Amino acid sequence: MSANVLVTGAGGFVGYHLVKYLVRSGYRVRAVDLHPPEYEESPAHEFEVLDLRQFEHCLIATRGIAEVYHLAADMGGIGYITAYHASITRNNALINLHMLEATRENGVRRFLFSSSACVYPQYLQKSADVTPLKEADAWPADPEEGYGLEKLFTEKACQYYREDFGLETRVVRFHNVYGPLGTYDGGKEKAPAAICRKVALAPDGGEIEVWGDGEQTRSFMYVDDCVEGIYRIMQSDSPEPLNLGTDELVTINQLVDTVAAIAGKRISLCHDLSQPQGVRGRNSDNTRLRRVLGWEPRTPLRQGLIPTYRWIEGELRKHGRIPMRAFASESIAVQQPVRTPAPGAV
Ligand code: GKE
Repeated sequence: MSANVLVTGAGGFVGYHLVKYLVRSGYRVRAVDLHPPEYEESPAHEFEVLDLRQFEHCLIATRGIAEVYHLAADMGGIGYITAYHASITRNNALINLHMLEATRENGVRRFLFSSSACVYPQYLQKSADVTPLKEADAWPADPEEGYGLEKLFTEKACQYYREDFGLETRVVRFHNVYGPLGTYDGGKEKAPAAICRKVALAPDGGEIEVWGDGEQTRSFMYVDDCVEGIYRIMQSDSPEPLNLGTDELVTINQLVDTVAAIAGKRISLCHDLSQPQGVRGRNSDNTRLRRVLGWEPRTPLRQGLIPTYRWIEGELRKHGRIPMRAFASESIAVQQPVRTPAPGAV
């Protein structure tokens, strides 16, 4: 029996977890990316290495598919997306427009697009004490350069394909997703993974580098909530963009303190103001999400950081980057976030 759902970007962090969620929910899953997942083999029924910047590859990827979860994107943390505006814009614009057209040509029923909180205007994110961002706040537009602007453009392209061709589309704006099996080194990592890496590599009483003064704020969403939210939004009747994040606002200094507590280490912070910081404050307003789904991400940051820190520390140990004696966090009892079965799972 051939696959009925497609996940693009399935070699990436959220893509890997989404494939696992859909397979467990009884779907036959085709997974596509430029490379297979880095840390664990994909549980997809079919994994195809394709370059979605090429239209022909998008036609191959979407053949015979009922639903597309389109997560493929050239992306990374603030250090990466502020350094490669041109290539990120070109790669993502090619991938997204080709995927929309191939989805239409192959008669796919429904298309979910992974957008981002980076679509929100910078003029609304100048204070650490930020007012949570509502979906309607995206306009008048002043998104994050490159990555954010392209995401906002593709959100509109989804709307036009729905209006002109009747393609059912769903748009999800991710708010900083973290968890095990995500990039934690190499330049594309986001803050939670970067901080976990730095704390794991530091001795007790050591010091870590933190970008900015650490008083900038964010909300972070655990990956299990993210994939459940993606699934619920795909099943929903809402074609309008939806925030997907938590509204648990923390400073980056508080993020460091939480990770240090999990590691059982005393850590001092060296703030580097020359490093990229992005917006001063960002939080998700989940009013529309709650109204549409009757659900919202619920894993508290500390609860998600425990398995995340453990996994990153384990990876660093596996690669011999942590001397055996510094491996302190084993004593912490790990409480896995509760996994709820997918609503309407086939
Ligand atoms: N990456 C990173 N690495 N960030 C650090 C570090 C570090 O070692 N130390 C402090 N930070 C600070 C950054 O300066 C920034 O102010 C904050 O953590 C969050 O950085 P981030 O997680 O890399 O990314 P942002 O939330 O600023 O932006 C990301 O938003 C996502 C959507 O919420 C984007 O890069 C995309 O990953 C995505 O759109």
